[in-house]
Amino acid sequence: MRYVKEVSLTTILGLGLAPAALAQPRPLEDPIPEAIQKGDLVVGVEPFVRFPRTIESNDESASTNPAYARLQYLVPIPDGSGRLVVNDLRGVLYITDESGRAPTEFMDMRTMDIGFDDSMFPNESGLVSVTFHPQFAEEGAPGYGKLYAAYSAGSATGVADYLDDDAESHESVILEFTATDPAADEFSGTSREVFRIGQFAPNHNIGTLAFNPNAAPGSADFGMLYVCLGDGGAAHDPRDFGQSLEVPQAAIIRIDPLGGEAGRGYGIPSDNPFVGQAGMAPEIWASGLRHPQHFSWDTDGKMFIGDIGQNQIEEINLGRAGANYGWRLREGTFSSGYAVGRGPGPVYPRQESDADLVDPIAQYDHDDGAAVGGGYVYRGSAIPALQGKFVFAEFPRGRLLAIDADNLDPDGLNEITEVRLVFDGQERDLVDVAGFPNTYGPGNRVDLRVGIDSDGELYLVTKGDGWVYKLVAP
Ligand SMILES: [Ca+2]
Ligand SMILES: [Ca+2]
Ligand SMILES: [Ca+2]
Ligand SMILES: [Ca+2]
Repeated sequence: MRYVKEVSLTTILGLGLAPAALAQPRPLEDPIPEAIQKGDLVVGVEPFVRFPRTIESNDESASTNPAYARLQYLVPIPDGSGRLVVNDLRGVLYITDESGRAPTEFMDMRTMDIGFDDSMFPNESGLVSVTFHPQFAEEGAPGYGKLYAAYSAGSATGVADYLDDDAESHESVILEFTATDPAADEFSGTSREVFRIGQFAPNHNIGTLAFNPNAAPGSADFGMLYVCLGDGGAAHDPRDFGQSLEVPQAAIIRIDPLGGEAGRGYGIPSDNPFVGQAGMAPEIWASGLRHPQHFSWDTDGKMFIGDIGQNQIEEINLGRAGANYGWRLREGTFSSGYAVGRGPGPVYPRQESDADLVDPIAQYDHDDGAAVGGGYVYRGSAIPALQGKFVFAEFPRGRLLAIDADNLDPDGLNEITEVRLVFDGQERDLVDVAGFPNTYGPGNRVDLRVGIDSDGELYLVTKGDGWVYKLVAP
């Protein structure tokens, strides 16, 4: 390993320093020397559907214009219809289907009286995500016609369940919609606020909403809503939410959206890991996450969580109830400056004092990218070579990465390879196809996310050109 300052042991001994000085940890200049390589996984990429261009609500800032549409999630409606929805963070939820029919508007949050506000730069706000209750199409069931959306609202537009007095930027809200006709392609019906939390900073907010698709009806996990919440934002977790269980930030929470209790729009599942423990938010299912914007489940029940890192390390974690994934004491398998009394900056060799923290199952450093998006374990049928691979995004650069979920080491670090993408017979990098000028720095970015349909086929969702692409056999 190379260090920021090349100080040899001999030099230190030669200076006659006390033994305590030898114990001072030294920062790692290149925590992971090995770069991610393109492997032998090859997929074809075909344009699937294109969404309309939308404009930034705070359009005075020309620097925020480059994104064509801020597409982020593509998820199936669980009713056997083959319909798919795609959100544009700027406020529109679109509907299309697995045959690639022209997208139309399912709903437009900008026109609703819900306090919708997506004006906070840097663009992590707006209509952030959506999911459908597993009973969406089951007439007479409690979840019939219900879908859930997360969005950002002005802080004065409601009273938050948490951090109402620490909401200088905005509040993250989960809204429940009940469709009058779940088969309709344009929503009409009612809405109800489920959950709201204050956000002191514009970034690291709410992300994926999802029901475990493997939970059988009648089981304890059926109909429980999993939601990820970042550490609140700014940088370096200034509120120390990562290692606090008092408020459900820097966490994946698990709530019962149909079990509302007095004064709360939701219920607390009795089997949540911190229920009944003093000073702990009972919504928390797992903690110590910095910005776990995307998570998903394999068909065997394993949950894969992408956790976006700070200065150094991007992580994939396996979901476990009650786990603490280490932020801000750790980035990846390394100690952060906070664990060694140094504050923000480089990472350090692992200290021995934090053995209870849960390590990622895969990681890469910022030589290979800047932010991990989530993905899915491929269980479709169109691309046999991809079977059993957890396919995920390094999203700013638009690299599609994979680890072997069928031969996973749950207690170690698994190798990441880059998937080769073939467009119209030619291998190309996605940034050369769908890149757009980077708002945050030099060069182009892609803002790649991975979508899924009800057959388990995967899609590339990008912000630069309004296209969603489908992965196909090469
Ligand atoms: Ca490196
Ligand atoms: Ca408020
Ligand atoms: Ca925030
Ligand atoms: Ca971690």
